[in-house]
Amino acid sequence: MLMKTSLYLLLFFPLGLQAQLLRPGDANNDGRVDHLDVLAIGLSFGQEGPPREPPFQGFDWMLKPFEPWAGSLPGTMINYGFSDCDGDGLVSPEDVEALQANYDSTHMDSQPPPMPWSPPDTAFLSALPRLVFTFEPDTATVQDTLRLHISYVHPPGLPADESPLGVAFTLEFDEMLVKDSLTVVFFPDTVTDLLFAAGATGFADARAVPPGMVEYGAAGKGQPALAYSRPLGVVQFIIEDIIVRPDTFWTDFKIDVVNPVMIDAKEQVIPFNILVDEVVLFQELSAVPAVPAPLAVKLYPLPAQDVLHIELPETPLTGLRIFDVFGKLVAARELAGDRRVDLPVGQWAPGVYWVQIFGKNGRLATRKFLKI
Ligand SMILES: [Ca+2]
Ligand SMILES: [Ca+2]
Repeated sequence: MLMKTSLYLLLFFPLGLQAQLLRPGDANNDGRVDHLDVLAIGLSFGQEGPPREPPFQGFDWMLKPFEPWAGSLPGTMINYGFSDCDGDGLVSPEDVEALQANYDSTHMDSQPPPMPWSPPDTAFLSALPRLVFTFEPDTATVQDTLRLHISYVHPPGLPADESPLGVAFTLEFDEMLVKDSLTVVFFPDTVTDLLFAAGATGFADARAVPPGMVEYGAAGKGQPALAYSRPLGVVQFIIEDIIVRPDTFWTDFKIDVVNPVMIDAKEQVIPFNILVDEVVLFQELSAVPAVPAPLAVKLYPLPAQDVLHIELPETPLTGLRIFDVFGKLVAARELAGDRRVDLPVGQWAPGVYWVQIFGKNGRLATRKFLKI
C-alpha cells in the first residue's frame, strides 16, 4: 500500500514529494480567484523562486505542481510560489493577468488545501487612514452615467513604512437601479506603482460576478504604496431606465462597503475609516427618454497586429477610449461622426486591450481585443 502511494505521487508530481499544487490566480490559496489575490501578489512582488516545470507554466485553469519557494507571505505564511501565477519564477505584473483570466473561479484541490485568508491585526495606529467614496454627479436621472470615485486619504503623521501596502473591498448595491452588465471599474491611468484587480466588467474577463456587486483590490509592488493621499479608481454605473416606483419621484442609490481590508507590508491588518457619499436618483416621470439600443460594433482583424478597424454599421462614432488589462488608459479619441476608425496598434505591447466605443445619443459599447 505504501509503495503504491509513493509510486502514484512520483508519477503525478514530476518534481517529487516536495511538490505543492496551485491554481493560477489564487495567489492567497483561499479557494477563489478574486480581488484579494492582488494583495498577495503585491506582498510577493519581485520575489524569485524555482519556475514551474513545463508543461505546468502558464495560467490556464489547471492544477499546477510547483516546488515550494524559500519565502512566504509575512503574516499568513502562504508560500510565495502561489503568487507566481504564470510559473516563470518571478512575481511580476504579468501574474495579475491570471486574476483577470480566471476571475471568480473556485477550487478545493490545491496542496496545501485552501484556507480562508486571515491576516493578523496590527498594533494601534494614532491616526487612521480613510477610504472615501464620492459620487459624481450627486444627482442623476435615467440613462445617466454615475461615477463613484474611490480615494485613499493619508493621515498626517503616519510614517511611510507603516503605511498601507494594499486595500481591498466589496461594494454592494441594488442591481435593479443600474444596468449591471455595464458597470465598469477604471483604475487610475499613469499609475505605475500599484497593481489592480476588480470583479466587474473591464477587468474580470467574461466572468459573471454576482449581480449588485463590485469587488476591488489594489496593492503596491512590494512597497507600502498608500503613503500619501491618492485616487484609486472609478466605478462607472449606467442608471437603469426604470428606477422610480410609480408612487415616488425619488430613489436613493446607496453603496455598502463590505469586508474592507487594508494591510501593511508585513501583511498585518490596518484599521481605517470609510466615508461614503449618498446619491439621489431623480427621474421626471413625464420625461422618460427612450432607451438607447445597444451599439452594434465590428472589430477586425482579430487578433490585431498593425491596424485595428472599428466600424459602426448604424450610427456615427463620437469617441473611443482604449484601456490595457491593468485598466490604464492607453488611447483616447474624440471623433466627429465617422463610421469607421483605423486605429494604428503596431507599436503597442502585445496583450489584451479593452475599447470603449461611444456612439450618438449616449449609446455605448465595450469590447476587448487581442493585440499580437
Ligand atoms: Ca484567492
Ligand atoms: Ca510570474
